[in-house]
Amino acid sequence: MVNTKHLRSDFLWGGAVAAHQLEGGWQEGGKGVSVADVMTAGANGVERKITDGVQPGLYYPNHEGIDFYHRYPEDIKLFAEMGFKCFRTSIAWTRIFPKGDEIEPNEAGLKFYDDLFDECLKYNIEPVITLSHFEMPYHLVQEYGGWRNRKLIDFFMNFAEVVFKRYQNKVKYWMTFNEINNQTDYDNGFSLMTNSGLKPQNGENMEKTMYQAAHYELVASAKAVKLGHQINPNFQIGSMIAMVPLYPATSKPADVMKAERAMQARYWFEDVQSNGQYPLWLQQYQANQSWNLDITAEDLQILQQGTVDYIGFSYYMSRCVQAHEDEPLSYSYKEEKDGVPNKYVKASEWGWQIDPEGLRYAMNWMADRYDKPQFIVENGFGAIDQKESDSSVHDQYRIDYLKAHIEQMKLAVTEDGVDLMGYTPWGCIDLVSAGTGQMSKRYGFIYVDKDDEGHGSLERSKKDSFAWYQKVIKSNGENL
Ligand code: BGP
Repeated sequence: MVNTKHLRSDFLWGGAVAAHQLEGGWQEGGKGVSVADVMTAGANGVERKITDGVQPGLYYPNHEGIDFYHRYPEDIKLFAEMGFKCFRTSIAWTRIFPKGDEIEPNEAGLKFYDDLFDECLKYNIEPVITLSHFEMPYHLVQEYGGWRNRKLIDFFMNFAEVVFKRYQNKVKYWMTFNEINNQTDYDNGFSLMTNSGLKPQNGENMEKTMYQAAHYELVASAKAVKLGHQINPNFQIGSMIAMVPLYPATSKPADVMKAERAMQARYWFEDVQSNGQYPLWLQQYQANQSWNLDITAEDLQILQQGTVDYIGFSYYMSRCVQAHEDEPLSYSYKEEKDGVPNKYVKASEWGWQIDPEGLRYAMNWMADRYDKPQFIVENGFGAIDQKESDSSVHDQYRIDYLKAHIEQMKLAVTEDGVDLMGYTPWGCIDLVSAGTGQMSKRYGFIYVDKDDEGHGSLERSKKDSFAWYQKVIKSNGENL
């Protein structure tokens, strides 16, 4: 039964972050080195680099983050002041299993999240927890080759079981892998490392490796869903995908087919997580390659048994694709990569096309395809903010972006009947950007005094968007 007049009365308004982008304390409480700890900051057009272990003399922004590890009581208090009903973060796998392959968990790490969740619950803020958000133990990359190795399923399950049991009375909402579908871009070393701990090896067919690694992750995800429900039947365990709708540049049939293929190549992950099976085109494609992937009958059964309770997704932008003459259609992410600008929408300084209607379109597309509730667990506007001498930040551009997206999200609910659980804008407090490793690409309602070289007092201050979002939450989205 749909109630299409308003957002749910228990709508989960909040904000989202990920452990490695804000906690810092990278060697405290017995924490091990994660893949995020070996990533430098990019600067002046130079991309951030993944180094071979932590190397002296280089700057690794995630090592300190914004020192949330020590300052979280102050930050959670500010979230409570904004009226957050929930707070999405992740558990750093390396705090619980520093290397990833231990049998016994690290008690100091478990205690940290006990305290963090208690602090949230003190204000009636529900923790929404991602198990793996771009931060797997680096040891698993070096020793086992990351997710190309089936053993990772057991290591992940050990981690999932420990945290599900430990926090079963504190956390109800979970997600397995953050933006699991980003690795479909198997030419991109950053996505491969953050999603699956994959370093391309000489002569390796990375497309094949991606499909293998993704399969193991999907099996691990399904197993975790199943186990979580056994531990606490009230758990709500979701998938998490990067939702970037792909439009044909024109109505030319070849462009339309290309956009369809690009959507298939990006969203088959959700087909598996929501529908419990590989889509036909992908079964056919993999068979045609004669790759002999390690996909067992038992795996396929697990995928069916561990479908998710809801679809968590990020939404920042849409993209446009255009077919090239005489170039056959491929079955890969390459269809999306050679995208063309959409002349009907503007883009951010980082070229991310701003398309609020695309959010409504995407929500409808998913509602038609998957019979699941949805949860917008990331959305936001990365921008360079100007802090004034009185510590104020006038970020009207951020308010405009969020307002336009909330309007479209509401239409998807009130006009189109999409079942939406909540909305947690990304980087509710400024943090280290995942893509650039810089602080200057900011998303927060709360400004953090720190620059791209790591200098600053780490002092927190409210931006204009803070009071605006407080008002939005208070009115359950009626007063924008
Ligand atoms: C998503 C990630 C986040 C986050 C966000 C913004 O892909 O899930 O971790 O960082 O994008 O990206 P960026 O930090 O590169 O601006």
